[in-house]
Amino acid sequence: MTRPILAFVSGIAAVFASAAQAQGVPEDPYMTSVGSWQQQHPDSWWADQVGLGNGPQSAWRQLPADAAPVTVAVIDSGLDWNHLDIAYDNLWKNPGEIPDNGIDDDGNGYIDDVIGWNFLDDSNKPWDHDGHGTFVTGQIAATWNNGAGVAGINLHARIMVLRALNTFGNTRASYVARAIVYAADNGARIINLSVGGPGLTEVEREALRYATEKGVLIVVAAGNDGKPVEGFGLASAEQVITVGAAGIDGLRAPFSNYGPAVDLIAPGVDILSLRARRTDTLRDIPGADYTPGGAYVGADRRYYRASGTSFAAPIVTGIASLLLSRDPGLNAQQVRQILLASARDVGAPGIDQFSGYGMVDAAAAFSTSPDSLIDATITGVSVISGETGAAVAVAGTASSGQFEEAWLEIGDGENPTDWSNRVGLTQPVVAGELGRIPAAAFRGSQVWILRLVVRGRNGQQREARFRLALGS
Ligand SMILES: [Ca+2]
Ligand SMILES: [Ca+2]
Ligand SMILES: [Ca+2]
Ligand SMILES: [Ca+2]
Repeated sequence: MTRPILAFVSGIAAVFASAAQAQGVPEDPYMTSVGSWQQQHPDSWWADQVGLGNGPQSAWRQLPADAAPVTVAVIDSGLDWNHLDIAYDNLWKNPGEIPDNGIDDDGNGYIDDVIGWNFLDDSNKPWDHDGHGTFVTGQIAATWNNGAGVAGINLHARIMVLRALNTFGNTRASYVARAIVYAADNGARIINLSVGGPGLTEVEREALRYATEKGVLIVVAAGNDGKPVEGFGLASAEQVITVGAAGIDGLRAPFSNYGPAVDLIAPGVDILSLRARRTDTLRDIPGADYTPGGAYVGADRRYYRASGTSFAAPIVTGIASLLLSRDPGLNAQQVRQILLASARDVGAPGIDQFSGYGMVDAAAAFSTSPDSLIDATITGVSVISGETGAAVAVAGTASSGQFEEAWLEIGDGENPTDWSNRVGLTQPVVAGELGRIPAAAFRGSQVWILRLVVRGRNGQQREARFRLALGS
C-alpha cells in the first residue's frame, strides 16, 4: 500500500510545482503528429523553427502559467467562434458593453460590440464567411490541451475580432482604417494585419499613425507577389513590423515580397490551422492552382493548411504577444526591438532585403533586452579628397543601446573570404559617416564588397554589406 500513496503524494507535488512555475508545452494532437496529409514534415513544423515546439529551450516552457492576458486585434475576415478549437475565454470582451440591449453602453460609437466589430456589415457579429481570419486567429489563440487539433502560440491571448475583409484580401481601405482605430481605442496591444494590396491611402496612413502613437504594435504580412514590398501599402508603412514568409528550409519562400521594408521572416509554407465552417479560403484566390477541398485536414475537416505571408505574420504577432504576457510593462517599441535583435540571421549575412533581421525566434527573444538591438546599415559611398589623398567615405548607421565596437573592412570579388583595410568605430553612428577607406586600397579588382560589422556588449553582432563596382 505504501508505494501507491507515495506516488499519489508526489503527483500532487508535481501538479503544484507546474502550476506555480511554467505553463509547459501544448499536447494537442497536431502539435506532435507528422504526415497527416502524407507530407514528410511535422504537421506543426513551424514551431521548432521559431523557438517554440516541445524542446527543452522552447519559450513555452519559460512562460509562467499565470502570465498576463494580452489583447490582440485580428483585422481580417472575421471568426468562426463556434469552432471546437476556439474558446470563448480566448476572445476579448469589451468590459464596458452590456450585450444585446441595443445600447452603446461604453459610448465608443458601436452598439453591443462585445468581441469586436464587423465593419463590412456594420454589425456586432464579425462572422467569418471566408476562413482566412479563423485560420489566423487559430494560429495565435487556438485552445490548448483540449484533446483536439492544434494549439495557438499564446494561450493568454485575447482576440479582438475585427472583420474588415470580404474574401481573401478584398477590402476597402476605409474598413481597414476604421478597424485599426477601433483596435487602438479599445485597448489592443497588438494588431495583426494579414492584409495586402497596392498603395496606402491617406486614411490608412493616418490610422496607422494614430495606433502607433497610442502604443499599439502593428504586424503586417509582406504580401505574396514575389515583388519589391515597396509597392504594397500597409506592408511598406514605416511604423509596422513587416513579415515575410519562410519555407520548410528556413529560408525566404520565393513568393514572399522583399525589400528594405521587410523586418522579419517567419514560417509561411504548409501551415496548419483552423478551418471556418463552410469555407475553403484558397478557392477564392484568383488564378490559384487549387482543387476545392484540397486543403482540408482531418476526418472532421475542421482544420486547414495554407501558405502565404498571411500566415507568417500571425506567428510574429503571437510571439510578440508572448513577450507582453511575460512582461506587460514592455512598450511596443521595446517589443519591436527585442524581436528584431533576437531574430536568427538567415540568407545573406546580416540584415538583408529578403529576410530582414532574420527568422523570428521566441526563445532568443525571451533572453534579449530591448536595448540590445544592433543596427548595421550601409546606405552609400562617396569619393572624397582628403589631406592624405583620395578616400572612399562610407555612410550609414552602426548603433546599439549596448554598443561595444564596430568596424568597416573590404574584400575583393563578389564573395570575399578575406577582409582587409579595417577601419574601427569607437562610437555609434546614426545616419552619418561611418569611416573612410583610402582609395588606394581598391586596387586590383573591379568589384569589392564593403562590410560593416557592429558588435554589442552581449557578444551579438550584425553585419551589412555593400557592393562597390569600379569603373562602371
Ligand atoms: Ca460600444
Ligand atoms: Ca450594449
Ligand atoms: Ca486544441
Ligand atoms: Ca540575413
